[in-house]
Amino acid sequence: MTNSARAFARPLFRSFEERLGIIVFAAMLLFASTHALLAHGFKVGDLEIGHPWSRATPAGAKVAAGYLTVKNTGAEADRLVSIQSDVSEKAEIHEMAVDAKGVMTMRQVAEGVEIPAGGEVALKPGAYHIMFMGLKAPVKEGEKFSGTLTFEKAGTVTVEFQADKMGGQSQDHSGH
Ligand SMILES: [Cu+2]
Repeated sequence: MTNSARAFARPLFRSFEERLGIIVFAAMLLFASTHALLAHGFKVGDLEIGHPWSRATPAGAKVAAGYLTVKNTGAEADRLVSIQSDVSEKAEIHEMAVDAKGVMTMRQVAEGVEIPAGGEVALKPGAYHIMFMGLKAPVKEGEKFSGTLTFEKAGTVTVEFQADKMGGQSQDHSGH
């Protein structure tokens, strides 16, 4: 390589690195915006419903779980009383708890879940959750399905549950 060629090659290499840097930065921005999309939310009255999500189910499964957060920005407590979705025959509110013998149990919460004034309640794995029972079809990863939540005071709101992979913990738990 001649001196003049080398002198030409060096700045070219630097600009290639710069370009690579821009590509990496662009990829990060893309990831950040995808992440923002995943952290989806819904509103009804004083309630903010954050990131409803579910998990893909194995073929033939009859149940799927649903998770979300509910933030109450109002001055009065409200209550999540029921859920309805086209993906299943019915949906119940459940609670996972450890009984006196240290065994994990699941019970239906017939009275619903109270959302305290100014508070936030998370329906999440190992705690309160929605149980879609009598699934009409398996839930597939990446799919969305709608569900209608009914609150005692705020009324009803239809939200979209995003299906994570089987056994997934979801992309975002923070809720908004
Ligand atoms: Cu359950």
